[in-house]
Amino acid sequence: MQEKNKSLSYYPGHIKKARDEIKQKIKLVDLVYIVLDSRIPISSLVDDINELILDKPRIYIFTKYDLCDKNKTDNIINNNYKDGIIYKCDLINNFNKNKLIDLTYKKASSLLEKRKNKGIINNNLKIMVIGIPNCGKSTLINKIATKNKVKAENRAGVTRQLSWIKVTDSIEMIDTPGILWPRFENEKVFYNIASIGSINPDSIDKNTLIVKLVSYLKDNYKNVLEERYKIEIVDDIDELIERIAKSRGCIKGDFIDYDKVYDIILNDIKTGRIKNITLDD
Ligand SMILES: Nc1nc2c(ncn2[C@@H]2O[C@H](COP(=O)(O)OP(=O)(O)O)[C@@H](O)[C@H]2O)c(=O)[nH]1
Ligand SMILES: [Mg+2]
Repeated sequence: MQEKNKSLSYYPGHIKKARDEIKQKIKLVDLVYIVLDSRIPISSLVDDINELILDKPRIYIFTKYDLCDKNKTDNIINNNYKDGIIYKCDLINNFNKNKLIDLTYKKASSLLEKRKNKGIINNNLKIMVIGIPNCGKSTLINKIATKNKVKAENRAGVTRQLSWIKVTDSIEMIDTPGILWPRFENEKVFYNIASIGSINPDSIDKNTLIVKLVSYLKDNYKNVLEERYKIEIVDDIDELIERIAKSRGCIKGDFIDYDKVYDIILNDIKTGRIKNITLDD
């Protein structure tokens, strides 16, 4: 029981620091890119986003669209992001930078108009990029950048400093470290974020995480599991995990190396070797 409670909060000091810095810097920002992972289009929305970014104009950018179940994610987006400008993308193989820049200037048009009326004639935009860890913020900035690049890595906590980066002649961006929130009211949200690798799995109850994840995949994406692990799917979760372990050589003598098989499953999701899945409903 204690283990379970512990597993539902993950709020290291650097995340609190990042949130405080975002609150400080937001006043200087013209527009916010809210970056979401297409595999968890609801769970990856920062819980208190309105408090953080106030009434700044925003664009919702759904990354990793190549890895999601497109029908499901499209439905979820259509039902939940009706009012905002949305942009879905595969940042690695198929990113249309100009389309996003056009959308950005469209969203900023009233702001630029106001500026012009005050006699300030420039199209410069300051954009803050916000999202949970590992959702593609740094990659996004680098894909837009013609000038400076930022560091991107498939590991939580790589971006640590909040400073302005001039990415094109007229656009400056702030790359923020991934943020989470102090308490997760919804268990499903917590485990979804952990499933895609945005919470360090070593700091939570991995067994519970894997049981929930594999159960969900079995019920919703049986064929994906079948194909990836070349196993026959059974209803019993312990048995199913055991089959995955066997097919992946995670057996030590007579015992299953659970740590190893858990890491393999999480890594397969993180790296997109397991794809066409959406974990939100
Ligand atoms: N398949 C796929 N991978 C992506 C996409 N966007 C980012 N990634 C990968 O996700 C990982 C985390 O990206 P990063 O930009 O460092 O995330 P950040 O923590 O939000 O800055 C990297 O390995 C990227 O290559 C995408 O659209 N599709
Ligand atoms: Mg980053």
